[in-house]
Amino acid sequence: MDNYTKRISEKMAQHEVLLARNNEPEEETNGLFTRYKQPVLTAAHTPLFWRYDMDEKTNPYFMERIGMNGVFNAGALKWNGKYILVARVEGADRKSFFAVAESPNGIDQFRFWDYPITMPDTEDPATNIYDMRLTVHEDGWIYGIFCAERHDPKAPAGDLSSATATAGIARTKDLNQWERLPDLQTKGQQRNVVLHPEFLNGKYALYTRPQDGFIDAGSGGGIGWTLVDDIAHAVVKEEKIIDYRYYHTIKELKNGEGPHPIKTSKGWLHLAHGVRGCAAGMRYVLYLYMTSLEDPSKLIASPGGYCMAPEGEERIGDVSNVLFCNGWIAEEDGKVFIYYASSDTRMHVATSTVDKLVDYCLNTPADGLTTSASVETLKKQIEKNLTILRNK
Ligand code: M1P
Repeated sequence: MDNYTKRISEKMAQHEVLLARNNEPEEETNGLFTRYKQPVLTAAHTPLFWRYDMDEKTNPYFMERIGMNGVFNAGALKWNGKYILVARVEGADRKSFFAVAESPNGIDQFRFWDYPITMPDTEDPATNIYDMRLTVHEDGWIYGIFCAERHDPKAPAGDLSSATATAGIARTKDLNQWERLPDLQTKGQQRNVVLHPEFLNGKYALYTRPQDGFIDAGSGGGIGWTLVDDIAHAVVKEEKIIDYRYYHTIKELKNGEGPHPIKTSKGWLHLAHGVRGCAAGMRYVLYLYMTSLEDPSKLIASPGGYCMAPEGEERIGDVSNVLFCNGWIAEEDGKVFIYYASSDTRMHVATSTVDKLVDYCLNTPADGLTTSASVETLKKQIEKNLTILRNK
């Protein structure tokens, strides 16, 4: 074996150690979910043959030619017995693209498929696409809805930062060949748009996130809901807010639907992100809520505060202090795999059960919106517990 081939083999052997690494649950748990110790996908998990030109003639120094910056914000799906993540992979050139990774068990050994997804463009090609929500719809297609970002055509000359966010829509039967449908038509901008898995009165239902600007949700009041006649020409005609933002809460600045909700016997179980501003910038945390089975747009449970916030190394990354989740998998036995990203850099997994998540939603006190209300809520629990403890 020549030296160059030896170098490739050594590098591949090191990479294999990372891909084959076992993941262990963390011991500390809050009773609601269990985090796992290792990230499930990082930039380092991307195939070496994506990054290195392995031809000695054109890459004599064996250096990375196409760098990968991060792997995060993945949609998730159990498919053909495999745990599938459709990850947002961000290259060193700041362009995001989608790539499928699969694992036999949902907690480790995620491996990317050889090629990233070739997502067809619309007539107005986007500059960047990211954050796919996957929905196996009852119409028989697997849908991917994602953010399609373009430079704002109305930006003043010299302003190269203003952008627009639109919901891109595509569908597939095999996660390989994708049919691109026209982007969602709306008055303002949209990100975090998610397709509900069932028809509502014969219509497609979308969770939306109306926003005035590319970053600012502005007058968009929170997570919205709209019914669409034809997903192949999706137009938002009427939109109602189903989960509002409030002053001095974890979702004061903005919020956004995570993956599509899980159907449970007690209602639709939703996972979302909430954003608040602080001196360090924006802080993204995850929260849960529930809506009615009969009317998925009707809020029935809104536990106060976050269920998951950045911890340890999760706090640091390209965009620090961010947890974001757009993928989870509910097994038939009730186990739930929550795939969340930290700080726009890497993917993690935590596990829970439908029963625990629903119990959390139905029995966690709501946010009373003031210090006084929070203290009263806390006092009630203290009083109850002290009575129990004194009688032991
Ligand atoms: O950087 C944090 C997140 O910011 C955006 O989310 P939202 O529109 O809710 O603010 C998205 O760019 C998301 O990809 C990113 O993780």
